[in-house]
Amino acid sequence: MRRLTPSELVAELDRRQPFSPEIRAAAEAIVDDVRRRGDEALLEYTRRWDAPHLTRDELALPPEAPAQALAALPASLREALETAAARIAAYHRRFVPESTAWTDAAGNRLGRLVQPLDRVGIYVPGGRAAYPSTVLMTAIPARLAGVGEIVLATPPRPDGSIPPVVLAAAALAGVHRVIRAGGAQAVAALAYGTATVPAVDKIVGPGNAYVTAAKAAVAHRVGIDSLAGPSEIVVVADDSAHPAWVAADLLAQAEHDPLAVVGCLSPVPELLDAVAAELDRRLEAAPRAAIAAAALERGFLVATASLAEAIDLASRLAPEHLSLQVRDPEAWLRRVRAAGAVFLGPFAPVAAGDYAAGTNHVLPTGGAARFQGALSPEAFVRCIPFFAGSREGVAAWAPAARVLAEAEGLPAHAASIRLREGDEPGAREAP
Ligand code: HSO
Ligand code: ZN
Repeated sequence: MRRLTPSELVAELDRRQPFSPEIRAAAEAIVDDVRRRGDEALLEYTRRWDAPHLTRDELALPPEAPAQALAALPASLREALETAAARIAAYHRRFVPESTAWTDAAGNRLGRLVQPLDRVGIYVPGGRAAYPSTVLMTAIPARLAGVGEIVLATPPRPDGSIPPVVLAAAALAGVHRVIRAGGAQAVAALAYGTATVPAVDKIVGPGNAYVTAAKAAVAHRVGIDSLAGPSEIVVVADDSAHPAWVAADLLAQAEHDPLAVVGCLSPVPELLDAVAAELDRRLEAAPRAAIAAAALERGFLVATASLAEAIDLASRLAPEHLSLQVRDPEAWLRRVRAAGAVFLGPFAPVAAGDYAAGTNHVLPTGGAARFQGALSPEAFVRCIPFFAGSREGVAAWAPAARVLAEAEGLPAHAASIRLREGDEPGAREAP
């Protein structure tokens, strides 16, 4: 861990990019190829990087496979998935947007129609890790929002299989089909459609830099969630924090990725020293020590003048995860201006939110929490405003609208309004 000043830290994190120009160019070339050649290109890339013997018929998983995987899952794992799924559903159910309509004082009807997206793609990373939790975090909010079809894409293992626990989570969460493809090629297939993969309205879920660059490349055609970069945690701690617990939470995020962003801000220098010592001690025993060590080497410990300054600095960084290991954390919560998700107090490790607290773990990274929130059912609906003006209600809006239309030099606008005001001959003859 490095000791940085607040301004050094801000300067460093502000320079981050989710992907390099080289990765952008490579991802765009793949997207273009899949857009033009469809399944043929999708299969070529999948064979080259994931499963060398996969056939075209195997790109789509047999529809019964997720339910079979769920039935065959060890009971303890199944129960864990069910507990997590139930808690995630209970949390997200509160945020399903509903249509609303009302009548204004003049008698006009106004409102907003909420319609779920017809089809969404969820991207679940593969490679070294299998993330059934990400299946739950993406598919459950989509299902609660009422999405018509949920298509999951994930890279197959070299033998062509998908980890059974990922399939089991898909069955529990209500996924409708599973595509054995990952990377930029899977994103392209979901965005443009191929013979095997249906085109979707939106693609969500985290991936590596190629996946993220591909999402950026198709964002003019489909909705995307945020452009996810490496995972991040900032812990703000005071003298009530347990150094070993803070270190454990930093290490948990560090094991995700050598590029993970991990750090602790505190007005208590002794606490920072104790956290550094705990990290050294724990890293030796860490099972994914090589990954974590790389992240921790670039990690930061920052001494601040006060707790308020630490929280303001954390807000300035807008980290994916903000952990407040301080006295009376809920009182400090109100001061937080930006973060992907906030974890309060010693009994709220970020890993709780990764799996089973109920909150979502698909969160904005790279400072995107300044303008974007966690994945939630709101991400899976269209909100369509409507206006049903009444004859009596015209006076409430028309004079203002007409004057503005004239000021903007748009006489046809003004004329269409004047007709409803009854200033034109024949205005009130219409039904
Ligand atoms: N901390 C990760 C999510 C995750 N952790 C999945 C474990 N599995 C990014 O929020
Ligand atoms: Zn995690």
